[in-house]
Amino acid sequence: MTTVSSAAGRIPAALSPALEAWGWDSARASEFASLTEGSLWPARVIAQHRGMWLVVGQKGETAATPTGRFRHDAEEGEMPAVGDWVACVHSPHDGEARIDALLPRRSAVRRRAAGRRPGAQIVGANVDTLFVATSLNGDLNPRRLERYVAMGRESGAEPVVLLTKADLSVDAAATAARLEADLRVPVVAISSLSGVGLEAMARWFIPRKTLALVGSSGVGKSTLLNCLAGEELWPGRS
Ligand SMILES: Nc1nc2c(ncn2[C@@H]2O[C@H](COP(=O)(O)OP(=O)(O)OP(=O)(O)O)[C@@H](O)[C@H]2O)c(=O)[nH]1
Ligand SMILES: [Mg+2]
Repeated sequence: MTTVSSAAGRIPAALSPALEAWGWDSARASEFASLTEGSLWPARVIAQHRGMWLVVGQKGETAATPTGRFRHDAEEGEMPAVGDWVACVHSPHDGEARIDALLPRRSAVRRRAAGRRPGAQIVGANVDTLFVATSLNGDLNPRRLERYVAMGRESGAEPVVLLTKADLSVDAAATAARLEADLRVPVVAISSLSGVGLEAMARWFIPRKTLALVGSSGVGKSTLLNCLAGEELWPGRS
């Protein structure tokens, strides 16, 4: 059985409930086992800021930076992104966490910015379901929606369209049905205000699956996440 080092001793990585809650599974455990370095420990990247990565491992969250070797070897698109599973090591110099290796990505959501090469920026790795939110309040743009859905398909994640602010539309259900036929992906009309459609989203809320939410500014992403969480986790607009 695979074991990894930690301050708590040699813990079987395949059996770590802390990691499993973040999506760790037996396939990940064997990928990790193929890395020979004994002092490595597995973690998942949960945030990335300028030059700093936040990872969660068996012992909780910690800041981490890629090792010099990792940076040197990394090709474009291979720097750790949010959602990546990584192998970390504690630096012998300062004890800080260093990211030493990247486990294979099962999916990669890439930002498609005009004039930039594809693959330039990975906004989410190992995403199972990509919710694409667009608002029903009059400025529904089918082309933009198609681009988002294409981004989801190319990523390897399952795209699901959320038509937000259904409370502002008289024909939300009909629009959802039409778009579902056109785009051939699930489409759910929802409202964070009235609560309509939120229960229908539950079929994608599966333990250990990774969900991501994308959409233009103002479509109601923060409001939806706060509503689902039942508390103010994301700053909304005043
Ligand atoms: N009527 C209605 N308004 C909503 C709903 N959800 C959000 N809004 C409003 O839409 C506005 C934008 O919502 P946000 O949640 O901040 O949008 P966002 O997608 O997080 O925007 P960015 O953070 O800029 O990307 C706010 O004024 C919300 O109150 C809804 O279900 N119905
Ligand atoms: Mg927001």
